[in-house]
Amino acid sequence: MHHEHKQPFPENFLWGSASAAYQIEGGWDQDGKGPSVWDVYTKQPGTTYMDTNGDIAVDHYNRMEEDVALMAEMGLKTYRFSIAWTRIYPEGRGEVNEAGLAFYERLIDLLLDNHIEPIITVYHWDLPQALMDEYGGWESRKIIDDFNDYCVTLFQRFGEKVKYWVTLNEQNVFIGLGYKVGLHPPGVKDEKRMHQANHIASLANAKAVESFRKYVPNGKVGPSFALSPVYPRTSHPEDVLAAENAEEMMNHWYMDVYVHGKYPEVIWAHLERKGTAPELQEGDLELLKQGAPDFMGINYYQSTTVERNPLDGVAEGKMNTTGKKGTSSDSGVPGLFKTCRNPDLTTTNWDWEIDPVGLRIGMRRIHNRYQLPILISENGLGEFDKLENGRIHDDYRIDYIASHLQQIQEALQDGVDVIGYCTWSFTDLLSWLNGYQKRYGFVYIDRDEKDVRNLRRIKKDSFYWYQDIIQSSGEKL
Ligand code: BGP
Repeated sequence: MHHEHKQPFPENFLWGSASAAYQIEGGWDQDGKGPSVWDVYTKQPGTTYMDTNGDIAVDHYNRMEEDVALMAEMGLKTYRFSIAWTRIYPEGRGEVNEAGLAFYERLIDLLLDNHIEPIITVYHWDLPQALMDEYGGWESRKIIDDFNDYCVTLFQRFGEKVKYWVTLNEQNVFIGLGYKVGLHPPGVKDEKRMHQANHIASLANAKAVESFRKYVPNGKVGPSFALSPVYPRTSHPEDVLAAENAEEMMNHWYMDVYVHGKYPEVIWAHLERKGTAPELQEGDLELLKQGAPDFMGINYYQSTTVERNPLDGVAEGKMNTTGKKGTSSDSGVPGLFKTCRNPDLTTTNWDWEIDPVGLRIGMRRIHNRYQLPILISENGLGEFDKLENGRIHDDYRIDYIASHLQQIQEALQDGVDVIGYCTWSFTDLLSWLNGYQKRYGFVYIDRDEKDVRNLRRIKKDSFYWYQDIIQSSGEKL
């Protein structure tokens, strides 16, 4: 189904770009900021690509005016950024650090002056280390109140100026990589603990949404979920069943809780049999139901293809964090599914499958199951870029973003309510595990893993292209 007359993008469509505090700011201990778990974790040798960390990152904390000027020049309609909890509460709670609030207030005011709608992410993974030390972060119910207090501080300070808010960025990723795969802090591999931490994060999310209704009654709030729609490798019924299992476990396990305050039954039963289901306390389900969002934020990079997996089958896989094609391997859940290469898709140098149609499929599934507006809160291509005579010809990035925007347009035609699209990312930045060489930005940053150089900002070809797309409201796609 391809439409001859393209549906125009809505007039108030939020054409945007996104970032996260730890990946751009630097200034890791400036103006009273406390250490986050990422400040500590990245200092342990071997945890990240070439032991990179965000101490300096791309120094956005000290170059914020220059970066916003570039956004204004591009004509961005929205900019999604995250607030570092440890700038606001250096110890996670207690005394508020006014200098931290002041920094984000300056950023917000500057964005508004330039007619750029700010979207705040309150949590993009940089948990205060103090709370990890004191009670194990997301593994303790104590975090529910601390997270809520932090959020209320932000709601009170910025609720009048900022309409769109994202609570947790990719709960499925920071919990999965933190407690099952063991590659993000706290580097644990324990499924029982993972499901418990995940449940507590969902409760914290719901409580923050409940407060949001009180403090920002005219605002809109939602999570940013890392969506990867699942396909079966073949039409063999066992593979189709595997795909259903994966879809329930990877996607609805989280989104059903956000929207309906309940866990999908098939996966719940599976976890009960394994003895890894989360422990529910009285009042939990009632609280979860208070967390219903206004929109579903979707971070989309790739689809997932799976096949059947026997009980003694594949579990742990390998991630490619070097950019050497073909160095990742499949993973799975024995008895439920295992991932496999999709022969119809090409991959990036980090083995991520490029699948614009998958975005349309995912959006339609969400639309059908949850009937919520969708904000694409991240989408983009991480690749090596080459600086040649002061220019970066990133036509591959333009192709990637254009093809995904075309699928959004198709989804609009299908009847999906899409309110905006944020690319990942505006400037190049630190990739959590992949260093600085995996670049995503419209704006090149002159630095690499070993040498911070001058951090000069250089507009890539994609900068001018996206500027044109925004100006034409997508007509030029
Ligand atoms: C998402 C995160 C972002 C960003 C992006 C790209 O999961 O929300 O913070 O890092 O993925 O991922 P990577 O840096 O691993 O290429």
